[in-house]
Amino acid sequence: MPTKIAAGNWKMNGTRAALEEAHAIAQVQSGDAQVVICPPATLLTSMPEGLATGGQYCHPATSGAHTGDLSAEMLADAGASYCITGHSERRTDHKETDADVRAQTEAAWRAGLIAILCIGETLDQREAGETLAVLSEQLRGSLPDGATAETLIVAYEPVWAIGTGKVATPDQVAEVHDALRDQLGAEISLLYGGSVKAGNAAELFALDNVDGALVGGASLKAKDFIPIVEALA
Ligand code: G2H
Repeated sequence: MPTKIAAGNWKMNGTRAALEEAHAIAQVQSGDAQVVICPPATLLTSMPEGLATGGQYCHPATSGAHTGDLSAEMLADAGASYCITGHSERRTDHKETDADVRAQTEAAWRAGLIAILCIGETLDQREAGETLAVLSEQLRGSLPDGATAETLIVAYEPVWAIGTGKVATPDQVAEVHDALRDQLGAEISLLYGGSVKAGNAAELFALDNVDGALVGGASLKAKDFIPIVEALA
């Protein structure tokens, strides 16, 4: 059985005041679900003991002259055990390609991190009936060989549903996740991401091949995130 995972992606949100939320999240009774918070890197070393954490990106190199960047080894050294790769905001804001994402995922593995690899189609691609082909191509281009359930989590995040309040319908999510399951095998955890909140989480988690969620806005406050964890646990 794939591991159930509730992962929070804080994006570029959170100063030290947000540690209070992390401490509250660390207390949640999560049953057999793994809870992960990916805060801004500035907070990684201050996160509470016992709460699994991840980076939101890593540079492919171990170290070097890359001003402003962070290596996977640095994230691991700061206590992270996961790293998001290929988030659509990175693909858009920083022009990251599938090849970049592949190199970052390899770097995450090199440092012993579990990669949370994000894929997703745009609204134009969905309306053109290209969703499954686009996702398959993104995986082909960005997933290194040798992935296992111990090293990889895949997050399906339709670009049109991110931070927009629009959630993919259960039928849309099921179609994609069933195809991903066929492509990736029985053990790799498949997360849905895109405007997940307490009010829609249970319906998504009831789907056969949805093993959890990658949650943005609703992971910033414990009062919003804990009910999502509880819906999964
Ligand atoms: C999608 C998600 C978290 P939100 O990016 O990765 O964000 O839940 O705010 O749509």
